[in-house]
Amino acid sequence: MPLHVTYTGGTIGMVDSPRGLVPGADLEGWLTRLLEGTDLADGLTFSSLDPLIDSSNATPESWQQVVDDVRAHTHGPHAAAGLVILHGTDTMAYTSAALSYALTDLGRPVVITGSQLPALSPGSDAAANAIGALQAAGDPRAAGVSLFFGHHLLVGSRVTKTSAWSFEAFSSPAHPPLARAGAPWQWSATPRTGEGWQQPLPYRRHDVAVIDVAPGLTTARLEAMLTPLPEAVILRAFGVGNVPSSEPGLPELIASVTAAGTAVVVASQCLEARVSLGLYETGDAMARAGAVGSGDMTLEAVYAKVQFLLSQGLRGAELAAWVGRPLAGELTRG
Ligand code: ASN
Repeated sequence: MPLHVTYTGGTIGMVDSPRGLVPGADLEGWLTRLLEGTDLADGLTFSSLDPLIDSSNATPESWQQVVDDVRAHTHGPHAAAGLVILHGTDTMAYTSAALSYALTDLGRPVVITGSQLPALSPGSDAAANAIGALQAAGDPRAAGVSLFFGHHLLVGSRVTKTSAWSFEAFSSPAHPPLARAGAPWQWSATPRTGEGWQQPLPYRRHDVAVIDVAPGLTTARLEAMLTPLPEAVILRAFGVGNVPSSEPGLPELIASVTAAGTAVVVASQCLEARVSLGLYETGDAMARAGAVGSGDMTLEAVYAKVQFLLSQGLRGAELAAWVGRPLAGELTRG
């Protein structure tokens, strides 16, 4: 089963520098030594993106670089049956959601992973994560985009980074793991469903504002944060999508934003939530202003989805309507 590895950067391949960790290790050499003599080495190919980055520097254009590299290695006589993306953990969940939307037609596993400690550091989690990701990428049950980290294979459009230090850095709050590594691996039968997207246009960087609501937020501050008007807004609200609706002028401000053609998506600050704007008056005020809720999507999934839909040329109410339609298993319908 020929596999391909795309190396994008991240702690996994970092080395010390006077200014902190930076990419610089010979990761291909490390992987070759790690896999020597195993089945995983058979037919394995490797590419590195240029430049290698700390994933905190990733943009939607970086997501597209990964999409292009994946597509380049799934055509022709040496086409890979599965792919592994080595990536930094900081924005891995954004990239895995972004890949999920852009690769719905790929029909083979794409598994993203990385590590909390550099591969060359004693006690690093890099080897276990890379090997687990390669094992998943060689298994047709993992078809689609997923994330392997700390013994768990998670749906790529459902993940969020919940720890900056633990070897179990990622959670999937609204969807069970696809598999748990072990002897043998335990696979779950929960399907991921989505409408898919044929021949997507490439990701471009769009102006999307992500704004956290906090007690005491004034309408004037919110208006200043929305000036000039972005192409779309993700408002991270309380609980099931509630905002300070009695703040004078706040619902009217949101209504003027949607009327101007900027989609407003209300998400939740809770790790486990299903946004439901009609449940309280404080959320209903947003629905009346033309905003839509993000359902049970993670912030990463909503943000990447909005960037994806903007890249497909959608705007305003049309874009807002697509937010509620599952594309790649990121959202529970209804
Ligand atoms: N800053 C690193 C990155 O996201 C963190 C990591 O990979 N553990 O590239």
